[in-house]
Amino acid sequence: MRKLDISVIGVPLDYGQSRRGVDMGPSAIRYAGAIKRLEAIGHTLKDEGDVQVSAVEHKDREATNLKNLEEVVQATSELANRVAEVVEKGNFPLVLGGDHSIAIGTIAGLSSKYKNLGVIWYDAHVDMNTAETSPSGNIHGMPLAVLMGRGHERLVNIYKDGQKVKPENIVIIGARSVDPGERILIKDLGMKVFTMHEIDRDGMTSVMKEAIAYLQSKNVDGVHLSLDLDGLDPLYTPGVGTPVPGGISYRESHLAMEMLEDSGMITSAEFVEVNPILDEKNKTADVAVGLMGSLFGEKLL
Ligand code: Z70
Ligand code: MN
Ligand code: MN
Ligand code: MN
Repeated sequence: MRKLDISVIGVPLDYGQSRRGVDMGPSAIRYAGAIKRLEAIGHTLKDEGDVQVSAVEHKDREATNLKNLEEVVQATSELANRVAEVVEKGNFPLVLGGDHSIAIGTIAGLSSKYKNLGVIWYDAHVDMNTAETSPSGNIHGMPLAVLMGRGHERLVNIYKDGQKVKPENIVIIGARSVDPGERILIKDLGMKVFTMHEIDRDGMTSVMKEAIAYLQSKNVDGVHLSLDLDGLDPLYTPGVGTPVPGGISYRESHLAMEMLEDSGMITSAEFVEVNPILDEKNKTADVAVGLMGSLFGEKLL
């Protein structure tokens, strides 16, 4: 098993979507014991604290279909710098959200080290809207499009200009809520998506084997896991803003994390969309920390 120097960065950002409270996600995940859990496996942990997020919404905003653009740009820009510092010193970034718009900053920062990054997007949604296609105006529904170079220039050009991940280096797992504009983009770009249909039909073992082999075939120089807790069924992770029934189970999710650990390919990770206000006794943060255990090599025997 790899012994890693893991740097934890919290991003208390809830401006990427419309339900307040996901800004408390980093606290909830720390409270659920993330640091001690990973230290017990044998890793070295450094809590780098939280990225600054504006507590007050800007008032004079341009009228676009991008809610709180200013706040999201500010927080993801700082996050990108922090992640870049972490990878430049050789540490493993573990980012705690916050809503999923933070992936714009995490992956922008990773681009300082990784030139052919792979991404596993574990989510009920595909987060591939732009201001033109978004039904909600919520930026947490847009990070994958932005990272592929599509969307508002202020988001696309965070940390450095343009595309941060190639569409063919992305694998989406768990999708079951896709908007019309997103469907078109997936088809146009020929993206690798394992929806709930493939997970149910072929089983998680087969899906993860295929996902891992697919990314290996792309000769990636690192793989980032972006795990939205709403990828799981809301039975297991009720504390999320946009629960979608028919999701990935607790057992399938642990298996997926264990298979990723066995592959040795994961070089950074983020756990997002934990909303303690909507949760039941911190259940969702507890699941997040359990999944981290499996991802970082916790063994039953
Ligand atoms: C929808 C939108 C979304 C996360 C919900 C939902 C997007 N497609 N992303 N929860 N994490 O508003 O764009
Ligand atoms: Mn808030
Ligand atoms: Mn998401
Ligand atoms: Mn989601």
